[in-house]
Amino acid sequence: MIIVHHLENSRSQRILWLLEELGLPYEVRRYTRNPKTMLAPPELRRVHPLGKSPIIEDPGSGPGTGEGRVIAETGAIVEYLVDKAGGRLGAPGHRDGVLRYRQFLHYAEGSMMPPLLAMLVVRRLGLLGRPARKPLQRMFDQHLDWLESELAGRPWFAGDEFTAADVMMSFPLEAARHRAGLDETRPNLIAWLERIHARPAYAEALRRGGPYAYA
Ligand SMILES: N[C@@H](CCC(=O)N[C@@H](CS)C(=O)NCC(=O)O)C(=O)O
Repeated sequence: MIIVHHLENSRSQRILWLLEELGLPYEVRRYTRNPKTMLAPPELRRVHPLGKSPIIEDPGSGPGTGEGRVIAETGAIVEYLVDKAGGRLGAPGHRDGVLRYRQFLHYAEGSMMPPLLAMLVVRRLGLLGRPARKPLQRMFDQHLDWLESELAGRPWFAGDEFTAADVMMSFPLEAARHRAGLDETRPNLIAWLERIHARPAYAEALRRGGPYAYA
């Protein structure tokens, strides 16, 4: 059975959700953040040298199934799980959908998380970080405006069907609503968040994962 090394209130909630959507059996090993630094505990380094979450271990069930593998990095884990499920929730069958699927799969961590992280650091700096707040928010608003326009003509990020690209986009957009200015002035994004939160697999993943402040 797949083991998910899951840090509370973190990106790894997406992996639990995807596993629920795919109906793959898994075990959750929960880790708590250090309340002062908010960092992951040192035990996670015993699983992978970076000590970040998510990490999965797949003991596999035969040759070529990922036997004994430890996999880090959300996007890589998502692709691994989609493959394991025979391509379910993977790229849609048409070229535009494939391109959009790939784009959002990479965009979530590659382009959207860095400014969110910068905003978090700047906020923690207090007065010292104040001058950076507005420019960062302006930069982030460009992302939100673009995403809002992307969802003007279709319900999901890759197209008409829900895919793993939506799972990838959940954490940055939830974090954006929580602390980076996403609100009802961008109704397509808010409606998308409501749609993902209404999915039974999402609710089950929340139950399995424990504390998650962004839902
Ligand atoms: N791009 C990586 C980021 C991994 C990452 O930074 N995870 C955070 C969870 S939100 C973490 O483990 N933070 C605790 C720490 O850095 O100690 C991924 O998506 O897997």
